Amino acid sequence: MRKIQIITLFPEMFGGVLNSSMMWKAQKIGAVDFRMINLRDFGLGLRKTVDDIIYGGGDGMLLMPEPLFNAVENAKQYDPTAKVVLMTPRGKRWQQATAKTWADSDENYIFVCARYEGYDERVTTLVDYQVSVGDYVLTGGELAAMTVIDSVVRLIPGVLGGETSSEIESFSDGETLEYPQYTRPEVFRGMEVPKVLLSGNHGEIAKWRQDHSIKAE
Ligand code: 6GU
Repeated sequence: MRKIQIITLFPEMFGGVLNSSMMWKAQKIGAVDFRMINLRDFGLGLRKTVDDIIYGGGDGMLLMPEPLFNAVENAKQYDPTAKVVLMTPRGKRWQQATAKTWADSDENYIFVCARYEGYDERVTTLVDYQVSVGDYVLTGGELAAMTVIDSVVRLIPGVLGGETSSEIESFSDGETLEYPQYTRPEVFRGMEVPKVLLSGNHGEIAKWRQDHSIKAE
């Protein structure tokens, strides 16, 4: 069973995503186990403070190192060899090929969701990977972490049903994305399903799909 821990100030954001659809199925079949860690629990003092002003000036607040260090150390006690993943717009751009590599590995992960104003740089000494999901800024790392987790967990062997591994492979090269697909009815509001797809000729169908595959970029 793969273990995924998530350090966040907003654990409630994850409920809908982790308890629906494929992520729910992945837990049900014992492929993955999620553990939420509320960073607030590691806040300092009576007010459970997690952030403070920025040395040198600047708008907003930064996550202080101590609550984050203590939260990561708590996660490591539960899972000593887990890799620490810092979600940050400054990280390496997430890719399907990396999702496949992580899914096929035996690594467990501790995701650290930072707020967009940022974190004390000393936090990076704890971190194995820094990941971004794209060139835009989100309010926090939570949506990005959910994106990365979904893309990895669905590829863990046994989670995705129905598809053959070779089919999964063909969508993992980062280039061939998809061909147009149709279901019933054959004619909908005057729009017909391409005849070749009804032909039963597997060679012709494969060629049509190849010809109509969308390439990224
Ligand atoms: Cl990982 N975090 C935030 N806050 N914004 C992002 C991101 C991560 N990736 C793209 N934008």
